[in-house]
Amino acid sequence: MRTILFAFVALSLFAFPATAQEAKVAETSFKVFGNCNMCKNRIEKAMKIKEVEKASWNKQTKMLTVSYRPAAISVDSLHQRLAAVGHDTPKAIAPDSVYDELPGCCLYRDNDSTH
Ligand SMILES: [Cu+2]
Repeated sequence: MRTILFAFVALSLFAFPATAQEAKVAETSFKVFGNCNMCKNRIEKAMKIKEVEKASWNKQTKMLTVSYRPAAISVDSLHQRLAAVGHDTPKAIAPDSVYDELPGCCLYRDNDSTH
């Protein structure tokens, strides 16, 4: 019994730094193009993954603030995920096929004459 207890204590001491590393959260903000509350839901839903602690998109400023675990996911991957659901970012452009499927109120590229 003593041995088991010792082993447990030794193991938790060993494992603790790794756990602390994984729990480390960083915050980043970047622009995500969108229009309305549907966009807000879509953007924030795309960030509902275990690597992200919290995400909040501001409809007025178009800025997304994300608390994420840098050990688990890169900022580029966050951008890719947003583009995949139809939202352009400064680092990732949504495929036209996905963008074209968005509801009319969400078509934020309207003022762009190339579209
Ligand atoms: Cu929208």
